[in-house]
Amino acid sequence: MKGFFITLEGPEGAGKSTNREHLAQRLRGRGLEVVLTREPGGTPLAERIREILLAPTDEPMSSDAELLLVFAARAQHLARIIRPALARGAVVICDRFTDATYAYQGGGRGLSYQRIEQLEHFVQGEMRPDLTLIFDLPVEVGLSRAAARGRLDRFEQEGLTFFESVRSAYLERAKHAPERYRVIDAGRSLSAVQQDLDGLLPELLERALG
Ligand code: T5A
Repeated sequence: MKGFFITLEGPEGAGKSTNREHLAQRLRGRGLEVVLTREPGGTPLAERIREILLAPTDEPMSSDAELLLVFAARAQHLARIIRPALARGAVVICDRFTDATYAYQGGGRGLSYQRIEQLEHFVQGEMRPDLTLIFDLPVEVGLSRAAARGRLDRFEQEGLTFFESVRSAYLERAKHAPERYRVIDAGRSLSAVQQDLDGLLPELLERALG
């Protein structure tokens, strides 16, 4: 039995972490095994790489180093958590995955999509998420939500232009593969967003169980 792989994406402060719990609860309520995880991170070793990626540093990190660290963490995460969970038939909900690399390292940093594709193929082979939910919202709204939580990480210290590019890259990807992506308007109240998620459940269950 093959599991079902859902990824949650979007710019900063879009509500991914808040809503992944909601989604997991709904799916568990239907008797499914749900593995909740995140990137960068998801295993002790990959979480150490996350710390390196997020910590503000005096030495600027080169965009290539950033890209390779993201994929190093992903390789570990896939080997230890995601692939085994899918192999035993679980639903995996991952807070960010390779679409974030296209959006942040591609859109934001300006690295070529072709290079990202090469690494994607190297690390994942043919493996791609079954469904990707993009929590979309105006950049300023997301950043102010993130800022309200306190100290900003290395990515959150970027300027508006960077995050506008990140947002556009996500929406562009969704436009080109509408069968895999669902874009959710995350600028509304939490209850409105969760109503949308609940509306997706029948399709999601059908696909996860099918
Ligand atoms: N990264 C990651 C890359 O550059 N390349 C990659 O390949 C990958 C995988 C860390 C960083 O790594 C980068 C991108 C990121 O900058 P992350 O931990 O997912 O990734 O970082 P963030 O996006 O910064 O996570 P956030 O926690 O900021 O955003 P979330 O999870 O989308 O938002 P959440 O749920 O924590 O909500 C933020 C706040 O808003 C409130 C919540 O209560 C919370 O306080 N909120 C709402 N308020 C009002 N209305 C709503 N609808 C709300 N929804 C949530």
